[in-house]
Amino acid sequence: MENYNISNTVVLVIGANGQLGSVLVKSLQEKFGVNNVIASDLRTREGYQGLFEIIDAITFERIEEVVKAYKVTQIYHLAAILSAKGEENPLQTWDINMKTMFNVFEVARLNQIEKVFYPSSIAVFGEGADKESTSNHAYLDPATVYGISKAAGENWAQYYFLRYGLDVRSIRYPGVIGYQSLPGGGTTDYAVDIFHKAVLGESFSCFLTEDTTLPMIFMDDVIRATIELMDAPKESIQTRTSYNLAGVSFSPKEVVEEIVKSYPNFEVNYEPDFRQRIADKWPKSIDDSLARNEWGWKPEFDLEAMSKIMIEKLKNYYN
Ligand code: AKB
Repeated sequence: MENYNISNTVVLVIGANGQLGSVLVKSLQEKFGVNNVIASDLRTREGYQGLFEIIDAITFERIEEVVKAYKVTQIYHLAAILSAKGEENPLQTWDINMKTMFNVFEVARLNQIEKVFYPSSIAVFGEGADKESTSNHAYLDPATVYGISKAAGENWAQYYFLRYGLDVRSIRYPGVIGYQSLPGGGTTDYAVDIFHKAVLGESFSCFLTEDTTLPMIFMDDVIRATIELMDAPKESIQTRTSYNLAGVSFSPKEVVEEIVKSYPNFEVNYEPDFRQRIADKWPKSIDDSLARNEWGWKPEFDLEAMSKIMIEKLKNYYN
């Protein structure tokens, strides 16, 4: 079907090759038309169909050049170094996460960009927050450099809105589970890898203990949430730091219980490493009532539904 972009929206996605970006770009192409979405990352992506520009978001001028060339009206800034990878080199992680964020906010401010999407994460929470049904307004004392950069970033998002009127919108993503792409460098990555191993008939070594419950979300839900937030009327967006978003919470043991329904001989051993310390500081479940009340968020996928789709799609992929 022909796509008609009646709103004249032109979207730039920074970090488009990542776990979320690669899937989000497709949805944005369907919504706005292939010629109104510019995917960008440090390297091109083989087989990618659509407009693509190499952008290292560390360089302000390069972002601005692309924004001007395509008359971009919205930017999704998805590039960041995540929780586990970020701990390898904390100062470099801080520099990259903050510099790229400032570049995007400044390019947006100086070029009359209509809307910016800036993802945050459950990593903003630490010891000071309740572990269950963590409130949007919980105390933020993140224990990873990634979490610190996101907590700071949320406040900068609000600052740009209050000071310059820049329409920055943000979600605190839980761990994202999808069959379309692989995550990289996160503490929740095990929950994607485990499905691949099961479908390939291999055993799985889990870097978290079997009872480590974390907030997660299925890819379809998170893509819909992101687009719904960006589509919401400006007046509805009363929260200018970031919105808690809940999908489904589960532990490795619970996901294994789902997998063995299809693969009864699936073997998992638990070898917690440094990522356990990160996970132990994070919430187990999230209260997302602000997102529900302010822009109508509602998740659709539970653990069972998500697991069924993951297994079915990965089976097709590998066979
Ligand atoms: C990570 O594990 O670092 C990310 C996140 C929860 O933001 N998936």
